[in-house]
Amino acid sequence: MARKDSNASAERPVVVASNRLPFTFKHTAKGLVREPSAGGLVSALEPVLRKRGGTWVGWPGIDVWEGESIAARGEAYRIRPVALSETEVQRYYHGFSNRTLWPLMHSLAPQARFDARDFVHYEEVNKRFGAAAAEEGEDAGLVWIHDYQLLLAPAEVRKHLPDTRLAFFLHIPFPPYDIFRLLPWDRELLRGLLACDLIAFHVRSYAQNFLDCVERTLGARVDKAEMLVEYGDRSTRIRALPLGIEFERYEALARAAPPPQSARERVVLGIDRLDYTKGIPERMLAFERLLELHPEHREEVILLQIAVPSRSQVAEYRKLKRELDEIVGRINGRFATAGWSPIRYLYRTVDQQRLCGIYRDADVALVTPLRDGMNLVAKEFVACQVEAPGVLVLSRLAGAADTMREALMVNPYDIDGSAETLHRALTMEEEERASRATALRRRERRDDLGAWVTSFLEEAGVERPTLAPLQGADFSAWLDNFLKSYRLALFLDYDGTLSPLREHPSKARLPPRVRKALIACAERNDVDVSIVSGRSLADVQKMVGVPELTFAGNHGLEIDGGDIPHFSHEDLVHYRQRAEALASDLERCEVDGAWTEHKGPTLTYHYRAVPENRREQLVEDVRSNIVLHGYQSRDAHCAIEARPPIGWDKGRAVLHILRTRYGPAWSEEVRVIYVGDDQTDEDAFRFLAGLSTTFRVGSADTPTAATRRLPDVDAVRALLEWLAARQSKQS
Ligand code: GDG
Repeated sequence: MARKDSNASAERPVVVASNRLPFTFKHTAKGLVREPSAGGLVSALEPVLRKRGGTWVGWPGIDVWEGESIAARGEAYRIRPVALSETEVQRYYHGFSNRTLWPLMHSLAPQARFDARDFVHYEEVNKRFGAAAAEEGEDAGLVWIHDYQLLLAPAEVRKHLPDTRLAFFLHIPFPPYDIFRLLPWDRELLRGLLACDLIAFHVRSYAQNFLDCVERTLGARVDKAEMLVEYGDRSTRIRALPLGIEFERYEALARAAPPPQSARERVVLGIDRLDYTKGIPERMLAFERLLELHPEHREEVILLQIAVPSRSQVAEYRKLKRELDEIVGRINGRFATAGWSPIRYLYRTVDQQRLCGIYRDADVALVTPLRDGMNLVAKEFVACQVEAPGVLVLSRLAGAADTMREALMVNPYDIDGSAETLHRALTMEEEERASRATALRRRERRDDLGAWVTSFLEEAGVERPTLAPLQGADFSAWLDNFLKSYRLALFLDYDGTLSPLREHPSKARLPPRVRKALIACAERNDVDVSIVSGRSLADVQKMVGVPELTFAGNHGLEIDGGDIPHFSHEDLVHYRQRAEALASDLERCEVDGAWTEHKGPTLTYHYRAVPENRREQLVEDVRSNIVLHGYQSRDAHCAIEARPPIGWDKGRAVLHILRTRYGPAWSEEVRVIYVGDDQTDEDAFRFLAGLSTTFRVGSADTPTAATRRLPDVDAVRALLEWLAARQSKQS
């Protein structure tokens, strides 16, 4: 049984962030006044927010200015509006959220539009949401972010609140890898989400798709059985938590609704936002087919379709509206008689009380989405079956189909099949209808919205997940196929890769077990080990203390050891004097514990000891000094590297070693693995992309061109031990 974490205490405030605030707003003389909106999620989360305190962060849907107060009417929790400009509404909301993500996440790729300018605004707005949630969440036990409009917000919250419990719920499907990877920004979005401790989806297949995507796109380590992801130094729990409805409220509303006006026709009901994912045209075509195949239903049955206007700013939705008008006209024209029209089509909302009466009195609910995260209409229909039970016909492509097994399932693309199933629903005996409805109702009453909130909070409160330490099986899965019986050229950075980072480089000694593993690798006759470091050549040779290896010091400007000739970049001679001049200028910046490491042609300015609030100015001065002296400055871990601008880096050094040692056709001779932990290693990762397997060690927050990530030095040691011990056909 997983343990609870006191940090995520059930008593501490909660911050909820969703695209829209759960209110509608009006400007008045007293400031903004809000009216609660009727959504189910609000009623479920409000009691939690009232009890624990906290904030709801979201876009009010109208123009507000930052800081404008919202009349609070004595609420126990705060409202934090995030203002959006007109351009942001267009690009973040109508654009990236609704024209790119919405269709793609529903596996309707041809409808998706990709526009880099939309993504820029999506990123920007997500940062704003994340920063607002973080500001509100300083004392929070949980920051809970909702839905596809805010996939990047978790990373921003994490930047400000490294230790706060952070969870996400996706209300729509998560598509398979082959669909998700169509997105030019797939890596960014996955990384944004992986800042969470918990990511929950409606059903297991979405969770599995997500695991598949992070494994294949980011090279994250995934435990499919436990549903955990390890990405860099962070782990995330992935769960399927199917959303429920306020069952008893719907049931009560159905009981209280006025009796039906006339029982003349039997009703097949469709209720949706007017959205192309909902399969409304397909439903109408299935109904038309029913009338063709089973003419006995003519003049006896109608299809009542309520379509709530939605996203009419987006062209695809306007097109769908026109298409539906056309289909309704055609079918009604074809079958209508003096006293009967087959389709009654309402393009508007109806109030909830009335809606529940309509649910109750319908004979069949025909719920036919082409893809749907969950679909609450199916559940609400079931809750409202308080009298003669109606039949639920449900698309197998809705998340709801995972649990609502007693519904009659259809494939919405199969018009004939849907028509036959509809016929079966309309002719089903009462006994069978009652059995199915009873089972469905029992489950939905038990797994209602309150139960969902409770399980979400429980999962979010479980102690931070940890995966078992990396072991042979993981490395085998990643590398066996890659290495086969090839010779291995193994490149390793030193600081932060082989040795944990310390406050002073002289203290970053090589742990004995790492040295042992290095020696064991080097002793194999099918492995060549090279150490590639920013330290001076002599320094890194001394720190590693295994002389038979090849060493590249000063970011590869000097190379020595192994069976290749000593190398020193030919342009270095021009820089010795300049390095001295730069060094004496940097001395002036050696305040508050900062110091400069002299490494011959390169220098490193270390500011780890400098208090955080003094760093910014110092770092700026150092960078401009470096540039003034004609050097290049590069950021490293609490340090700035000054390097001669001679177009040489760790990537080129690795290539030099490979070509010198194995010849120009090296890629046919050897397999290359490179392991590094910092920005300067990215040059090697980029150089070697597609030609090697590369590992970035450490934080999940930095983007990387590496194939995979390893959490820490211990994982590097485990990799070395595995490489040393592995069975090779050649050895
Ligand atoms: C997303 C996911 C997931 C509809 N017409 C009227 C009306 N409604 C209400 C229904 C229901 C809601 O709208 C629709 O919910 P769905 O779940 O069917 O669909 P989406 O809006 O697409 O929601 C979906 C959901 O998020 C939750 O996670 O299930 O898969 O796409 O509650 O009752 N309500 C009123 N009048 C109407 O005319 N009052």
